[in-house]
Amino acid sequence: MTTRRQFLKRITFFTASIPFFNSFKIKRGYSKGTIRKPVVISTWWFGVEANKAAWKILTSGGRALDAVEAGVKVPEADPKVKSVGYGGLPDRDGRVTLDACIMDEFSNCGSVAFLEHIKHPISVARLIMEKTPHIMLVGEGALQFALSNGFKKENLLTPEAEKEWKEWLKNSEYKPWDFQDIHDTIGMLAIDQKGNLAGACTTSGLKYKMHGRVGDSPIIGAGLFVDNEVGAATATGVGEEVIRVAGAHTVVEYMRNGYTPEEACKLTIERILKRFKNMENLDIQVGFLALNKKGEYGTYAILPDFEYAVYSEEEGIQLKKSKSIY
Ligand code: SD4
Repeated sequence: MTTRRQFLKRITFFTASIPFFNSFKIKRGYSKGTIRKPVVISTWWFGVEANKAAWKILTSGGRALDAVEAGVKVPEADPKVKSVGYGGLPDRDGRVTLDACIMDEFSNCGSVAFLEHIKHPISVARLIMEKTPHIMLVGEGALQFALSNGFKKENLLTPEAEKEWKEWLKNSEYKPWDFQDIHDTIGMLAIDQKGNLAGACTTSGLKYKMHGRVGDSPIIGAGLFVDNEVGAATATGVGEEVIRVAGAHTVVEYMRNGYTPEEACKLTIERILKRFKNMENLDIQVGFLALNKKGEYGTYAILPDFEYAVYSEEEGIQLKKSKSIY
C-alpha cells in the first residue's frame, strides 16, 4: 500500500526523470515488431457490449471509424447506462445535455456539445465531420443541424433519471464524483485490420452540472485524440481536470516520445495531480485509455475502480481493472 508521501516522492522522481527517459526515446520508440490488430478498447462495464458491436465491424474488414461509432451507440441507446445518451442523468435544471466527439485516421474530427433531445450525439458529431467545414457545433445550432439532417427529436429524460434528479433536488449537494453512483463517459479506441486508428467519446457529462456546462468529452485533444502515426487516447472522469492538461493529446505526445500506452497514461495522470497540494482528501477521478500504432494498449487512473473493456484476437472480450495511483 503506497502512502501519500511515497506517492509524492514518486511524482518528483518521475518529473525529474523525464529528460533522462527522453534521451532514450529513439531506442524506446516503435520497434518493427508484430502489429496486433484489430483491437478495440473502451471505458467501463458498458464497454463490453459496445466492444462487441465494434468487433463485428473490425473483423469483417471494416474501418476503425465505423467500428467506434457503432460501438458507442450501444450505451447511447441503453437507458440502463445513466451517464451516456438516452437515460443519462440530467443537469441541475433537469435537462439532459450531451457531449460527444469522433476522430479518424486522417485527423478528420467532429464534435457536438450541450446538445439536447438527440439519442445519438456521436452520429451528429460524425456528420459535422463529414458534411460541414467545421469541427464543432453546440447547443441549439447543433440541434438544428441534427434535425435538418433527419435526426429525431426525443425526450431523453427517462422516468428513472427524473426520479433520481428530484431526489437530488431535496439537498442539491453537488459532488462531481460520487463513488456510490459512478457516472461515466464511454471513450472507445480501435485499430482496424489495415492498422488505422480511430476513436469516439460520448457522455451526458457530470450529473447535476450547471446548465450549459461542457466537459472534456467533446473537446478534441482533451477527451479524445487520434494521431494515426502514433496512437490514440481517451479520457473519463472529471472533465475540468482533463481539459486543464489537454489530457488525450498529452497521452499521445508521451507515446510519440516512446513511452508505452500505460506509461503515457500514468505520466498524464501525474501531470493532473501536480496542482493538488493536499492529496489526503483528493476525491477526484480521472482515467485514461491509450492504444498505440502497434495495437498495444494501456490505462491509468487516479483512483481504483476504473475498469475498461478490451476485445482482441489474443484475449477475446474482457473487462479489466486499471492500475491507479491510489
Ligand atoms: C465530463 N468526462 O463531462 C465527462 C464525464 C465523465 O466520469 O467521464 N464522468 O466531465
